[in-house]
Amino acid sequence: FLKEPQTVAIIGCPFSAGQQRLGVDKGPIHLVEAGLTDQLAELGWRVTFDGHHQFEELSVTDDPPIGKLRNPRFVSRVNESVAKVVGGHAARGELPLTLGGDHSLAMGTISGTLGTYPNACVIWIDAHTDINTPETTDSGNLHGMPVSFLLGLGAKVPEFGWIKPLLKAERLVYIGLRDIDAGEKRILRENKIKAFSMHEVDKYGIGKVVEMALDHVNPNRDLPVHLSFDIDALDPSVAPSTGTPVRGGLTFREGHYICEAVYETGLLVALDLVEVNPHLEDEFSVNKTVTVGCSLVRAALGETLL
Ligand code: 5AB
Ligand code: MN
Ligand code: MN
Ligand code: MN
Repeated sequence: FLKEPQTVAIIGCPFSAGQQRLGVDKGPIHLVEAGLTDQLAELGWRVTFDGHHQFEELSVTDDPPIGKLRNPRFVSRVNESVAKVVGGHAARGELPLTLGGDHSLAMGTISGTLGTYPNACVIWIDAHTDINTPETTDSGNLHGMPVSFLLGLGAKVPEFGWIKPLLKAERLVYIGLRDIDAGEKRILRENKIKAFSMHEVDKYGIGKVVEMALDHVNPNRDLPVHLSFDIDALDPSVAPSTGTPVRGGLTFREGHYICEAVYETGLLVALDLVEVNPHLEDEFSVNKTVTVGCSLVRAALGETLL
């Protein structure tokens, strides 16, 4: 791509059907009400925000499970629409910032990015790998499966036929993992997917881990980067209001360091911030989580660098 985006397009996605806890659909509203739009403008970005996308018209009255998959048609239709929105902004040379909503939205956001930048790599920051297939999932929650759909793994579900398996296993890397299902571990091994768990963060330090992650997916530092940040990658003491918290996570600084280092590459073309659930825990926890969410986005868009 020729030049870095100067415009950030905020795509609010109040969507929760990829999991079962109420409230994660209120994440984007809280992030925007906390002042994210103005904060990004202050960093020098041109910010466009055309309101939170409403998905009611895409809702399905009769959406029984397909195998174990919950709300499959609704999740699919919303993500097909998100892919078009994200892809459209990317094609106009803007940087789509998708605010979730649950992480099933990455089916749409990453499809949108790869439609415009076929050689983009994905840096996935999460406590979880979200790589269950329709066969391996226990929960049936699609927020635990977007990566397998993007890679084209597992049983083909016709309802998700619009998703092209555009993501290559070698263009994907994880940081922050600490809660991986047995079936997911097998998939990581079989597909030789690079993953840095909290064990590696402890062992090498976050600076080295980010460098190794970039060396893997982006060895010449010339490929566009899609950063998908699940707030539950952070330790629950830092980001308590999220649906699937796991202790032993990234510190405030480690989370920010990742965002800063990705910004520093000059290669960021799309950003997701997902799984902020303002209905969970007390008011103090909600404020803390929303505040750190805004702060991570600002770091990924250049705030902390001199
Ligand atoms: B999240 C689990 N692996 O499949 C599953 O928050 C958790 O987007 C998925 O990372 C967590 O349900 C999804 C047990
Ligand atoms: Mn838009
Ligand atoms: Mn996730
Ligand atoms: Mn997660």
